[in-house]
Amino acid sequence: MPMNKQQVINILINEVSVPNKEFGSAFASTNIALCKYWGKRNAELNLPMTSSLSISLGHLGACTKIGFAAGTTDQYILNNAAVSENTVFYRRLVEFLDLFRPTADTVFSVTTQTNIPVAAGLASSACGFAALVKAMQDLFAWPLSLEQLSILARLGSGSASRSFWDGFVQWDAGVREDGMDSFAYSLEQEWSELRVGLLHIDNKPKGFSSREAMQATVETSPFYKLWPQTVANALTVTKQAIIDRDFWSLGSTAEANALAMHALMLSTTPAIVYTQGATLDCMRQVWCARAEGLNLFFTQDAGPNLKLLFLSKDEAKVKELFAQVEIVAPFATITKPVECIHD
Ligand code: 2P0
Repeated sequence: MPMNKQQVINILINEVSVPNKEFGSAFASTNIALCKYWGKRNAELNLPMTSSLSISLGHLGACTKIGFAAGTTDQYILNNAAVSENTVFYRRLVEFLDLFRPTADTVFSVTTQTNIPVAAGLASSACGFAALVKAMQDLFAWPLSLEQLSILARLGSGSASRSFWDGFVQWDAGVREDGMDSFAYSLEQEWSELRVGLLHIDNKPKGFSSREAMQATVETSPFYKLWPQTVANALTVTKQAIIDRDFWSLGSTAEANALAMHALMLSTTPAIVYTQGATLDCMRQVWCARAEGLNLFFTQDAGPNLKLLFLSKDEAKVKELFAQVEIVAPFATITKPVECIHD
């Protein structure tokens, strides 16, 4: 019998959670995959078809505070506005909270501040579920390791499993049916010159979720069978590139992996197209700049925005090319965002 989320949680947390304070709070960085997670071997437990590798974005992410509320329904305040109970966002949160209520009539109050656009392919569910799990850990003082917290966050959203560490992080697909071997961990490598540039092309919420999109890809793309080996090869090359500080290898592999993921989506029925005209224009600018000698690459997630990859020595040239770019130094010492007032 396949396991459900509650059974997995019961393995990790085998006593009723008792709050050890009034509320818990935490910050989690968002992360951008260089080798992408696209497709699940188990949709209930968010177990991926392949392992994936990401870079965390330092001060960009979510701050979450969780406590208890009076009344009968959970309160969810996102970026200073109450989230309506009729939204998918609210339902996803409540379904997740259902797994952790100490008693059936426990009502939670959750407040989240993000400094990244929500639901626009900037990995907001990644930092959202990771910050929530970290805040619950603060509230309940579970005796769990970061790897075990990564498993809990995965049950909320796959990419959230990678948001517990700074820098380069790998999430292993694992082979077990209960997913106890499918968690993330730090690659413990620093590359202080590495930069990620966020190109905000369109931050409106996307038309369809990555959850639906990846499922449709697995079910209908005739090329999906090539994906596991494609990612496995990209992972091997990327990890070696990180060890060797070979930026060309890291950037070209990340760009090719993102384009391969979007090619899979184009071959899905009906086709899934996150790329917009402006996205393509920016890609062409990157390719032109590269042809002229600039070491600049991009990656793209389930949205129209691009994330540029380059080294610190080229910051000025990248700014000249893309005036609107928001540059992140993933290995800089993290300064908590000012919005994270309760952490
Ligand atoms: C990633 N993405 O590796 C890939 C690349 C988007 C493109 O993980 O269904 O929100 O909650 O497990 O994690 C976005 O998908 O999906 C994602 P669920 P998730 O970052």
